[in-house]
Amino acid sequence: MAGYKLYYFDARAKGEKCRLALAAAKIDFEDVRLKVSLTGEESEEWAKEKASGRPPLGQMPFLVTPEGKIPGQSGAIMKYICRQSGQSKPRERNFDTVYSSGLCPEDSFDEALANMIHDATDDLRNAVIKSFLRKTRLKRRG
Ligand SMILES: N[C@@H](CCC(=O)N[C@@H](CS)C(=O)NCC(=O)O)C(=O)O
Repeated sequence: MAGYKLYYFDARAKGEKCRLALAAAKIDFEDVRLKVSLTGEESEEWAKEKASGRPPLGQMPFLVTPEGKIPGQSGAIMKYICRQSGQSKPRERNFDTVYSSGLCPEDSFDEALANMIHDATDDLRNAVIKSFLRKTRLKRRG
């Protein structure tokens, strides 16, 4: 049976946390990196992949599981990876034991806290990107 395959652009953006989570969970995966187009247009390989209808909602990152299931949306993929890695018990929470016993907190409130931190970092990243794009637009205008 084929292993996991994570599809994303060759960039450290939305899909990077999924790569890191798979590595932290010690889940073997193929890191499929599609070329990033620097012109703003879709690269040929991404256009082809998108046209195949495989990427959920026409976006990356997406994960192909060994069973051939294809979850999309980086947050959903993160939660899936954490659950696949197993549960960590509250008393074991330190780096060594979390890595060996799973990334998903057993306690549902702890899981909500982990999801809260995930979503907050997404908000922060989106704000940074927005400000970066605004700065770039202003620079172009001169
Ligand atoms: N909410 C989605 C956003 C995904 C997203 O915006 N993906 C972008 C790359 S970062 C994409 O696939 N862009 C190519 C396109 O839409 O054609 C997530 O967190 O996964």
